[in-house]
Amino acid sequence: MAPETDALDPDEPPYEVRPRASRGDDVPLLGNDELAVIFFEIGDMLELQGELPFKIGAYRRAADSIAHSATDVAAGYRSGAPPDLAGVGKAIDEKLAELADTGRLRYHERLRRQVPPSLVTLLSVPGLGPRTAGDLWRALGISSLDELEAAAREGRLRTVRGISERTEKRILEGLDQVRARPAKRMRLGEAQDILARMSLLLAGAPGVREVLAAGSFRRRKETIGDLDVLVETDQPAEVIERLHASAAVEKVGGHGGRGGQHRTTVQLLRGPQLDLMTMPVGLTGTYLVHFTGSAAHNVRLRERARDLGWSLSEHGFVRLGDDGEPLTGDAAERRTFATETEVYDFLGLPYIAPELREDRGEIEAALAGRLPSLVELEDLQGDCHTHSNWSDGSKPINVWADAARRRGYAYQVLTDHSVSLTIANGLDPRRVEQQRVIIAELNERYAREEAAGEAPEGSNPSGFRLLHGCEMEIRTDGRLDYDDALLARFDVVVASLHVGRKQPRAQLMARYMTALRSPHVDIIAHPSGRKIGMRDDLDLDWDAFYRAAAETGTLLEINGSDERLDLDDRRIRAALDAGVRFTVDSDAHYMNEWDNVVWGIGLARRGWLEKKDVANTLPRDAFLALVGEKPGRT
Ligand code: DGT
Ligand code: CA
Ligand code: CA
Ligand code: ZN
Repeated sequence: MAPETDALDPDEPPYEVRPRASRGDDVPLLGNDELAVIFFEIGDMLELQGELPFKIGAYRRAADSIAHSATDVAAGYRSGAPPDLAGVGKAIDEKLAELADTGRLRYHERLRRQVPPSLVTLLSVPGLGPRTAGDLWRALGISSLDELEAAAREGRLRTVRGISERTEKRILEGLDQVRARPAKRMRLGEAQDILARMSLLLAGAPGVREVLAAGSFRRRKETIGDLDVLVETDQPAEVIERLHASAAVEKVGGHGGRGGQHRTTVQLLRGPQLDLMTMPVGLTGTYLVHFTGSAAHNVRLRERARDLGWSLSEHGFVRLGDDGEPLTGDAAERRTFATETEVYDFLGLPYIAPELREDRGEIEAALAGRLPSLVELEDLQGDCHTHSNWSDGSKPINVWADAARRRGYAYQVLTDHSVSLTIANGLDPRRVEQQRVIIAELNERYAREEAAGEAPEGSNPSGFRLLHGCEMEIRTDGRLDYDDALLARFDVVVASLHVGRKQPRAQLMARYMTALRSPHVDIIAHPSGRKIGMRDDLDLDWDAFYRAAAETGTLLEINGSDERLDLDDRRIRAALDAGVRFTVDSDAHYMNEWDNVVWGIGLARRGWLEKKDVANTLPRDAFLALVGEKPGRT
């Protein structure tokens, strides 16, 4: 717990009277992600100002709680029933109330005036922390990347106390990395939050029939550049006006600066660029195919159209003349469609799912009638990777299990961390045994309730059981974290590797091989170990890894956390070709992370997986039989 947050801001007047001028229903409610960004930013700005660590930490912890809250925080405050959030004391509670009431926070705005907003960009430089950045700003007035670079090149940074020549060199290297970095892309969850809010806004414009997300988000690409939104309406001007008037929009006209009667690009406040296209009523299929892309897939569709004597654009098919040019005027023959299925059908193709539209063989497969019948979210019968507060998860075991049951799962595998991962409060053998007792008691209750016909609404028809698993650490020396006798007592063993990630390939492979060959290890979690944009993949001999997984019958996880998405889509396909089977898991630590499986299923589909390729689509008995008897064990 924080040393009380009440006294965080002694220099700040107590909010006896909150500003109420603009309070009420006309003030847009901020989403949890937006609230979290504000509190993270406060933490950064306080750190740049050289504030005390406990105060900075309090804001960051609050931001983290808000970001992971399963309920809508601002709505709770506005309705007078604020959620109970870990790390939120009186000072932050009052700030949340102000944000819920007014959509603004005067404290945040004041900080922004004190700390130049551009200063925060310095924090993007690897090797330059907030403390140093703050020192540089106070001593040399540096508040932008350009100023930082100039001063570093002139050797002026080292004139600041505590900054050595070596630090200066490291900062210059960091600057090179920042400059070489491609523009920041969003995580799927961030894109979804923003899309949900913007869709709600746009759906309120007069004349709107439907609002649809297209582009890379619809294809479930692992990161999202900009948002693409289609609106079916007979009043396009109203839609565009409503967007432009929104408080969420920072600037009209994005990098491309496109505009017009039917499309617009806007820069969202503290957010990405959004491309909006309106479409006339009844033309959804035509537009959706075009704006879902990918660009490479669209090129292939246009070629196919041309072969059939048509030109294809966002406006539909137009018949080509003898000269190979689209016919114009009275002779023009145009074909548009209400559904995507009709568009593909016109091209002589079966419907191709958005996740496949990358020109990675889907057109050829479609022509040959060999498109996979893709796995779907509804196929999942259980989740094989979840954490309770016994290790680093947020809630007690029974809270997780009850929630899994209400989701309609037939099973949940509880996989708290193992003993050597002390940073995550890994379980020693004694605590493993205690967990087993609790799980058995829970399952007895479930069985009793099911027998009495008292299972909650929405429960799986086959009933629900909590399975005892663990996320067992593969130690740096290659040994497994629990001995065989203990491992044999789990229902499911998930193995993973969080430490010693920089070891040479041979050593990493040896560690994984030990796990793959263990008769007790059923699943390898997040095999590549990457965190998108933050942490690279492990250096593995991937083909050998897939082969060994297939031979030993070890399942490979598709981790649905949008920070991981691991295995990635190309690796899934390669592993599939090698004969591997998979699981799709949430790796949930917080209640709102159950839905990570949505991204996991999107990824599995991008890897061309069918239901039969994903082991946790099996009913409970079949799943238990599969993990109970490792087919290729050696
Ligand atoms: P992103 O935004 O980088 O994550 O990826 P996408 O696929 O969403 O790309 P984006 O936003 O540029 O375009 C969305 C889709 O719209 C794209 O997949 C194909 C289609 N599209 C629309 N206009 C154009 C265009 O002028 N050029 C290209 N290449 N594609 C376009
Ligand atoms: Ca896009
Ligand atoms: Ca776009
Ligand atoms: Zn985990």
